[in-house]
Amino acid sequence: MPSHSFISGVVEGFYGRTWTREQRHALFQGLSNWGLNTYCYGPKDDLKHRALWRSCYDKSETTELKDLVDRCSDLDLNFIYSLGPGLDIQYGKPDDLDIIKCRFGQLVDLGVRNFALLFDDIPAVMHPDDQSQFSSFAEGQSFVANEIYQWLGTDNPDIGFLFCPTPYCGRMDQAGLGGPGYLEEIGERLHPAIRIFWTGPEIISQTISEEHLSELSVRLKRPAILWDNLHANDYDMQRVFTGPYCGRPAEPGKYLSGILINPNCEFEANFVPIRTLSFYLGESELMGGHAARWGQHALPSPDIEESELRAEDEARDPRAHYMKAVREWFGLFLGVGDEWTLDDVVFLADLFYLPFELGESACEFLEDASILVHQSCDDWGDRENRFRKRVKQIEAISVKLTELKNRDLFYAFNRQWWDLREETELLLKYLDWKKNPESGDIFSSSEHHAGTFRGGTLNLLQNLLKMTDQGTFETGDE
Ligand code: GDL
Repeated sequence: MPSHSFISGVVEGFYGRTWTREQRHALFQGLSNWGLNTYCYGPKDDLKHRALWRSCYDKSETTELKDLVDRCSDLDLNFIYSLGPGLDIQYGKPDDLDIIKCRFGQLVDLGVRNFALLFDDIPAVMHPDDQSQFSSFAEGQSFVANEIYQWLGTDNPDIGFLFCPTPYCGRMDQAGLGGPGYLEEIGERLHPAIRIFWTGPEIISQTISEEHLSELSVRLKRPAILWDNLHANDYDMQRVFTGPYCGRPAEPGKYLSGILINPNCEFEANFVPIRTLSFYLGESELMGGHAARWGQHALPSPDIEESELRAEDEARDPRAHYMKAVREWFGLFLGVGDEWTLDDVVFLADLFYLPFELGESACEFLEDASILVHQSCDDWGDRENRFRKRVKQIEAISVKLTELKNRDLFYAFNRQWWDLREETELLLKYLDWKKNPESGDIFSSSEHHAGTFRGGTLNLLQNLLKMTDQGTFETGDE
């Protein structure tokens, strides 16, 4: 990986079940088809990535990794192998450095040339022995990273090396995580060719401005590489994010040396996030003529006007990128029963979309629901019909999901969809009750019972402190 190249693609860096071999192969094919160039291996719950980082890989594990490394190499993708030793490493202990070398050595033997050391989400205190050897976290971590990079071969242009700092976003930096002057110190101490990860002002950053990145690059003495958690859902598994890649500067190459997105744990939910990343990076033109495929699935060509596509391309706006990606994704919704419509897939993806934003049809649906619930039946107008139609569509999609041939695509949404269906059916019952004044004073539903509906510890806890739109909390009795 040449040190000056812009790297783009995916980091498998979330907490949760690791992707399978088949999913990773499909990912690599997608990255390659779409002009993205990098996959970074770093699943937090792979025991040997973090908790058991000191144990070597056994034969079956090296065989699995070799398969991934070879596949990336066949497709001309950078494979980055990352290790997270920060939970209990002693930065100054030669044995610990040897263990990292031993692990990376195993990967070198498999053909890996790009490595990363990740020090995110680790205890805030160094081992007492380290405290007497290093004046700061930054010094200890830079020492380890430089040593390992040197051992791999600083003068070897093939070797790429990346580093994830302990404060890896603006909020952590402001809170002083890692100690005073941490970022400046690693900027100073880390070998200049080592790339540094950053997630933006927040762990999940709604927007990342050019100004933010430009200031950061001065402090780090290099452009950062974005570890983008916009579509990560490991922190709230009731959600999945299927919206467009957006909220990033128009010229990513100016203050960044790359962008890797760390997306949904459910691999199949990541088509639109990754595809729109490729559109955002402007790679689409470079990819003219490539089939829009995700792994093995060939796509039927959706019925769209060429001129419409061109207009969307030119618009360079996330919604246009989204619509274009969803049309491609639509081709993967193949079931054994009723056919999916494009509107089904747009509606599904709109309902999940992004952490800070819903898609157009979801906004409309939610607004309708809110007006129907809160306003008098006389003011409902067309909204009731529109809402009822959407609820019918949700029911129909429930069935179509269960009939999908790609079972993982079904499982990616099934849980959340089930809840959505329960809630929207309840709303329909409520509307019926509201319209019929003779149906009693208190609304209840024969199919929604205390205990089985919205039950469980988590729900009960969530009800104790209600969150406002501004992010503050209220107790019910205030
Ligand atoms: C994090 C973790 C990441 C996790 C993400 C979203 C980084 C560098 N580390 O803080 O593993 O998936 O948040 O929850 O982002």
